[in-house]
Amino acid sequence: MSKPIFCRLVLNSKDDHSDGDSSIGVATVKPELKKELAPPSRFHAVLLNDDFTPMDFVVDVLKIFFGMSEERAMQVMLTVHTQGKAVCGTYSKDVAETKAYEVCAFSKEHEHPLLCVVEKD
Ligand code: TYC
Repeated sequence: MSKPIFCRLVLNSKDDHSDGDSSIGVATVKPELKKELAPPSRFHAVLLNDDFTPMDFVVDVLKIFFGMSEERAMQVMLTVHTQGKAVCGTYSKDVAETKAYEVCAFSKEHEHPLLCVVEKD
């Protein structure tokens, strides 16, 4: 027997003939129509090394945008400095792209060439 799938239907007000609240429905899906849902892809926000951005600035970026402690931020900064890059966090695509964009914009505002890019997990 198919497993029930619970869904919440939120109606647009122009289509909504109920008295205000959204409806709750229960549906079953025929086995031949059911597709396994793949888990959503994850994306790394990756910080890149350069020769000009001050180390203190990179540590601040890691604390501000990735919520790292001073100690962790220092470790990650040194990894980037010695290895060329390091993963700062792993997120959904939208969140990883927003983090990377914000880090690059913040660095540009402060006239540093620091770059953060997105890589698929
Ligand atoms: N390599 C830089 C320097 O020597 C420091 C640095 C570390 C720059 C990490 C970018 O993502 C970076 N000042």
